[in-house]
Amino acid sequence: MLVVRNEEAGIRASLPRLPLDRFEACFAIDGNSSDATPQLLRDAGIPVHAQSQRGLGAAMLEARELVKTHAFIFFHPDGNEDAGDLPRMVDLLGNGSQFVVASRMIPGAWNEEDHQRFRPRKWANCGLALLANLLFARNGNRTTDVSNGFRGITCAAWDRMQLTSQDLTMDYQMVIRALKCGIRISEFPTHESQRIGGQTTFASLPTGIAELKLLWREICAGRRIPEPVAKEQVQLRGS
Ligand SMILES: Nc1nc2c(ncn2[C@@H]2O[C@H](COP(=O)(O)OP(=O)(O)OP(=O)(O)O)[C@@H](O)[C@H]2O)c(=O)[nH]1
Ligand SMILES: [Mg+2]
Repeated sequence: MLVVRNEEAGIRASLPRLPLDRFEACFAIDGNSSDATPQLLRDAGIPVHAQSQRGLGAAMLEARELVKTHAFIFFHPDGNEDAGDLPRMVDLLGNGSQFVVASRMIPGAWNEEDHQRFRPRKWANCGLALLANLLFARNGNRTTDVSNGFRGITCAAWDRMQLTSQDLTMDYQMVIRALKCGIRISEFPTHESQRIGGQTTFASLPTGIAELKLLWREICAGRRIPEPVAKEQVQLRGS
């Protein structure tokens, strides 16, 4: 699925590179764009759903409800992500991986700050990954890139995580919940490019503060996520 808000320039550049033949379905979840984003997508034959609640996490939660396949991938056509990685992600999910993250932080990867000496976003990301691993990781499960939204997941793993974040912290909540639930995080190195046109939605300082608040909420919520109660059990208890 394509997650978009005012990404006209990025969409023009990215659409021709999408290997749509590798997917059973493709749709976009749009965050109330005021530019030609929805029209460009519709013209390319991609259905566009307008999200009803505000926020990136809300968009992802709403989008999940529209998925009818066993797994799905979040792709953001703003130029940051390499569409050439999509077949690899499809193959990993098809071969049994539950949660696949394209990591910008492991050998062979490239982060948009790697050409500069001062890398605040990268260092913050590494710090948040370290904290998540120290607090929640077990049995060798690890995260190295907590904020790259370029990831794929099975519906079963998504539902097991019982995600709630409505805002930009959703990506961090996903990896924390994967660590808590023991859902294996499969990573491969990716090359992040600079965004094409448009503007970033997430300024660094407010993002960092929101991520720390999310981390605190996840600490308070405990190290385990209770198994969801099956619908039949709920009916039995209620009857
Ligand atoms: N549907 C929806 N998409 C959103 C929303 N906010 C951001 N997006 C999209 O989510 C993706 C990530 O947002 P970006 O602003 O690129 O964040 P970023 O990648 O950390 O920042 P850059 O490095 O500047 O690209 C982009 O494709 C945005 O268009 C939202 O509220 N709803
Ligand atoms: Mg981006």
